[in-house]
Amino acid sequence: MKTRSPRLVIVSARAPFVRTPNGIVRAPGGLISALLPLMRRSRGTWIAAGADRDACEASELPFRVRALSLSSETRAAWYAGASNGALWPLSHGFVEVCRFRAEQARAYFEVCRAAAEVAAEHAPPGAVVWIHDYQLALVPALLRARRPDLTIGFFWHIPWPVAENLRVLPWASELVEGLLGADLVGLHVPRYVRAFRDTLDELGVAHVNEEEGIVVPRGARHARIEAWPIGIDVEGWASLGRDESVAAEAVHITSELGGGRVLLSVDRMDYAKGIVERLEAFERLLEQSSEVRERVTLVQIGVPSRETVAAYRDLRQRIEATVGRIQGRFGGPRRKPVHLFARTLDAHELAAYYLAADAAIVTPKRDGMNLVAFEYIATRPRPNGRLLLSMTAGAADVLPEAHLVNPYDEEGLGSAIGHVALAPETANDSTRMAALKARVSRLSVETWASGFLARLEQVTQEHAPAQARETRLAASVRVTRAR
Ligand code: ADQ
Repeated sequence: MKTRSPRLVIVSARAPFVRTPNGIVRAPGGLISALLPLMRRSRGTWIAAGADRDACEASELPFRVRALSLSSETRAAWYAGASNGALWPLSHGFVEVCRFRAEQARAYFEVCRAAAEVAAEHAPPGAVVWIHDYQLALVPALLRARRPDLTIGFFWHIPWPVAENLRVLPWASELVEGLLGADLVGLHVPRYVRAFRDTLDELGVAHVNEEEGIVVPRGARHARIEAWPIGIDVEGWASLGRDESVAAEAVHITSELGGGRVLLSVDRMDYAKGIVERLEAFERLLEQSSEVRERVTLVQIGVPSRETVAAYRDLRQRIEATVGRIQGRFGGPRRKPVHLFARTLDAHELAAYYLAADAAIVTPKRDGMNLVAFEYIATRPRPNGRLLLSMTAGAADVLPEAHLVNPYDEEGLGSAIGHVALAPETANDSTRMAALKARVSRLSVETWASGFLARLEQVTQEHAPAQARETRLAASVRVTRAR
């Protein structure tokens, strides 16, 4: 699908480039890979609200990157506070972890206002502005108030909170009104669109349910809320999977791990990813099965994340303590049942682990989508291996052939891990994996980005007749009054 590439403005919390000890490099992740080519073509502007200004300004790019000037207090209250201490846990169903503080809400409003101002200043007339994620949910309405000429899209990358949970957010109405300033709001799967509809019902916001999603009338225009499942750079991962040096590294990893069965988990260290619960389920399996004790190794790759938030620092300690206990109980001089790497791996290394793993264990307690599940499938050249996937991850809705598991069911989780670790692979497994490969190929991140932007432009065209009607109506009112 072709999009009109000029005039694109992206607004996100993080920048496409980050500063590392080796200089300024591209930020990791599929979203950045998908958006960079679009931005290069459009020569537009990327507004990175919480980014390092130097990294942004030093990068030599065919488009502009702008950071906001935020004090360290405002940045912390917005990012670690309102975003990751309130909206993240709320959306993932961890209400008891939420902290709602007025000064953090004020910082959130302030950052959204600042981002809207910078976007209003840099967007050329009639430009398309695409805003990303829960850290910037108020930007659409704030921007529309300043620049009604713009086409505004928003993508919410995490689950939409169930209405009962959102109720406890003191600024729930402002959050929803902020989003409804967009012409199109994307969520990953229809389940989240249904949850959004419940929120509108709860807040008494009039809307129309259509097959494609929800339409919310807003005067002369309307906002649409639709499911747009994200994907990954399928060809990038597949070509790493075909690379001989990656394959050689995978063989090396398998033999270093003792030649038995390899289970792999890759996550940011986040309590929503269910890492401790997974380790505990594996520990119970080790208690119960001598075959698991002798033959199965779990590799947990867990990049530390958001360590300025207390819940995350505690989590890292709990993960390390659980791994240490398992090691103490079941490890030996030649056998280590769990390997934990608390660092970022480059794509080449990660791909080697995807090849080496007999099964990927993707068992978040809640996840907007989960791209690791897609990467495991795309990297493997042949339809072999198994994917154990939480039914509570958005990915479960688009990958129904995975082995689905309820991450809250302790026995169920243990026996599912035991099954994917030990049961001999059958023709049914390869049929399932072939079906998963076909699904992941259809869900590429390029298709997602260009499809969303094309739909955004289409949705905006729908307003044109309504806006013309409103303008005619307003003109006739003026004429009548003048008489
Ligand atoms: P995340 O919560 O960050 O994203 P996820 O979708 O799993 O979660 O993506 C993580 C990415 O980081 C993957 O590309 C993975 O390869 C990479 N990664 C993780 N650990 C790594 C490590 N140690 N070394 C190197 N790379 C590592 C949010 C939502 C998700 C949603 C995405 C996209 O929470 O649910 O799928 O946005 O919308």
